[in-house]
Amino acid sequence: MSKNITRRDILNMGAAAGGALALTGFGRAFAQEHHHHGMEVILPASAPQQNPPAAQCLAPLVVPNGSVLPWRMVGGVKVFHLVAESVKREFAPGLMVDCWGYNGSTPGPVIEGVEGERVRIYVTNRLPAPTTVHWHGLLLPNGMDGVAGLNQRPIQPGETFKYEFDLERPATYMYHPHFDEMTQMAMGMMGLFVVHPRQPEGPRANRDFCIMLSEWSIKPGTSRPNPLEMTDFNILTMNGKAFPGTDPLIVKTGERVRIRLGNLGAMDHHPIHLHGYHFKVVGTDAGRIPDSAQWPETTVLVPVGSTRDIEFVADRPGDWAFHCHMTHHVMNQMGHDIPNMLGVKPGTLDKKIRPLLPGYMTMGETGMGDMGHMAQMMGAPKNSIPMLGGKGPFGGIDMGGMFTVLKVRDGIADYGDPGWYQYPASTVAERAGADELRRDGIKI
Ligand SMILES: [Cu+2]
Repeated sequence: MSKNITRRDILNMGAAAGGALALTGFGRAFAQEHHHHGMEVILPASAPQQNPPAAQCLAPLVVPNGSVLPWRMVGGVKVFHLVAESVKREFAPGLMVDCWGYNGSTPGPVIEGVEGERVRIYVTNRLPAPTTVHWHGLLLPNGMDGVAGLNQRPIQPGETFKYEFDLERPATYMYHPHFDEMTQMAMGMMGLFVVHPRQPEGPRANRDFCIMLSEWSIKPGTSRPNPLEMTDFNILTMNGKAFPGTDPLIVKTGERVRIRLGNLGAMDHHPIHLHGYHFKVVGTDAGRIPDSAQWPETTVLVPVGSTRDIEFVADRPGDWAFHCHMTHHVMNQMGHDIPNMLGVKPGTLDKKIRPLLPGYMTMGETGMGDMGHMAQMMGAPKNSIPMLGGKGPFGGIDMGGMFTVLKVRDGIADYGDPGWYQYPASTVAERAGADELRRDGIKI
């Protein structure tokens, strides 16, 4: 095997040489990623140590607040082990949730493969209920499609099933149960499944992020999602975290960024908006969109049961918001069954109501900003994050939920959180001076 092996060489070996794939740079990149997560990786002791030339190498998938599922090569087949099980997850500081997921996480780890590979995926059911796994969007034999009753019998608690198929075409796919779908997905059972192309299909991405969107109904003070909810979802997550629990996306200025978004929430489509950039929508769960058909956007709608890949060159440093544009999807555990107090002059109202509703306090006369802070002060129920927002360099960030920050920085050496953006002098909006107002004829 050539010392200067390229990614194309590796990919051209195809599935037949799959065993060798694990020994090459590409396999090694996976292995290193997986090592970070403390998972078991089987690599022969004689594995070559060099990485392929950087320009040829696939960027490793970056899963904020998550991980990639480890694998091993057995006789040319890439073998995975998914474990469906109960999961405790902190969605944001102050909110621990009793979920169901895979391998200790919700969403489950990202499954990653290459077009042409054969995969064998063992699924162990450690849930108290039967389950299956449907490989959403993948082209595969009918009997591998995972719909309970239709394509297979359910995997009973304690059983381990085996799925095996070829990764025919590249795309950002998903996986989720197809048994008691309403309950199991509402409890968090879902994950992304990325199949890379053998030949590059577009410009190489330097940063390749994976984000699963989801929505939950979790009454303040409780820890178990309510699968019966149809409309009033009060926790919205990216990779199972609600802001300020979401990790930022760190990018070096000038890098090409891909963000893969999947949505397996119950009822809502999410228009995900990126500040500061014009991106292109380059892919769905049926593959790459031809260059001629890609369209420029600042907001991409990710419908339930779909994935969308977006790409852009991160040429503008800063801390750029990246969030769902449904304004109720960037609120944490906000109650909606309250009267509209906007414009109300409360007077002695609070005093009069307190005998009936102890602790009552008129809120919202001028809106909802900073209310998260108030809710915390007033003593929110245990294990709840009512209207919790984040702390920014200029004060409170009054959003939560499906919100994170794209941090683009010049010349960073690693992808650790660089802290808040240091704004160049005179580039931050601030109070206008009297002389400026006079100069420009602004009368107040
Ligand atoms: Cu949304």
